This record gives sequence, C-alpha cells and structure tokens, in this order.
Amino acid sequence: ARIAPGAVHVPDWLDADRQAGLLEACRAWASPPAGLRTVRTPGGGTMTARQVCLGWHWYPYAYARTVVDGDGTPVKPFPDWLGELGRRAVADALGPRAATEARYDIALINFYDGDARMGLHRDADEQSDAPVVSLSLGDTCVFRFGNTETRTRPWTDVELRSGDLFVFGGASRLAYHGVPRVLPGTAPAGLGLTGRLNVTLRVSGFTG
Ligand code: MD5
Ligand code: FE
Repeated sequence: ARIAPGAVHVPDWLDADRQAGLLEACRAWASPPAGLRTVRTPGGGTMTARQVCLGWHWYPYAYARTVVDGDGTPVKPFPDWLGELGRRAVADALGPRAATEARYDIALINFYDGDARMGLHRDADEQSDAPVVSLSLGDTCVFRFGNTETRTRPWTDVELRSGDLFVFGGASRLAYHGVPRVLPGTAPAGLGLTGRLNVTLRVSGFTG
C-alpha cells in the first residue's frame, strides 16, 4: 500500500522462516564486541530503543567506523546478503529501476523492549537519497509517518507487524517519523522474540 509519494508498506514481506533467520542474525550482531548499545543524545538524554549498527556506526548526528560512543571497537561489516535483501525490497516496493542504483552499506538495528519508543525525527545523516528499507520483527508497533516540514500534524499512523517491509524513498525520504508505541504481546508465537526490533538498510553515499 502506498502511504505517501515514495513511501510503500508491504505487509508480510518476510515469511516465518525468513523472520527467524533475520532475528538470529540480529542476535549475533547484538553480541559484543560492537554489540547493542544505549544511544545518548547530545542534550543528555538516552534513546529508549537500543541499537546496533553494521557498516557505519551512527551516533547522534554523524557516522563513524568505530563504536565511538560504546566499546570503541570497529563496527561490524555490512554483509553482501543484506544488501541483496535491500535491493529485492526496493524492487518489490518501488519497481526494478529504483533498485539498480541502491548499494546498501549501513544497517541500523533498533531493539524496542518494555516501554521503548522513538520520537519524531528525520534521517538526514546519509549523503545519498536512496530509499531507506525498514523490516520489522516481533511485536506490532504504531509507526507515525509525518510530513517533511514540521514535527506536527498532519501525520498518518500505520501498524507495522512482524515480517512487514516499509520502503521510504523519493519525497518521503526526509519526512518526520517515529514509533509512538509498541503493542506488547503481539509478536508471532513461534518467533521467540519479546518486544520489537527493526532493521533499517541505508546507503551512506560516503566516499573513501
Ligand atoms: C523503526 N527506525 O521502526 C524506524 C523505522 C530509525 C527509525 O526511524 O531512524 O532507525 S525506519 C523509518 C524511516 C526511515 C527513513 C525515512 C522514513 C522513515 N520516512 O520518511 O518516514 O525503528
Ligand atoms: Fe528514522
């Protein structure tokens, strides 16, 4: 379903086996070194979702090759198979032409447990306008898709469930968005995940 220009929601894109496989990979990436960390914002706050990065390490509001705000170790590599998954996602959501230029090299993986949420923000630290690919696992969340101008209404709330794909490209790439809540206990019974996790694939556009 098209939510806005360039923003496409594909429910149930990953079947149960692929969800389980992606979850297993995320658990390995979340292990030290360069594993899951709490993100501290410059204002002295902390994000409630915890995060692990592949390829490039995101810290507010820049990218590095090491976990500069964690254990200082090199960020884990971004695997080729994940880039292929990203291109398949873009092809399915936006068509094959949109997928050809996209060379994914960053994954940000957010773990939402308990009351974790994510405030409205824009993702503007990449130097590429390639679409962001979002894959959801575990509990259903309310995803808030806003507008490119302001942090306020109008916005559209969409429920993202385990296995759903969302692709944010074109005019939606710099829209404000967030996760106002996660609906506890809604994960598929067989998956073995308490809470929610979200994998985003991005193109850095960095050279060198
Ligand atoms: C999440 N993650 O569910 C969301 C899904 C993040 C983040 O917001 O920054 O890690 S990705 C949502 C997204 C990315 C890029 C553009 C837009 C949405 N958008 O235009 O709405 O944990
Ligand atoms: Fe974001």
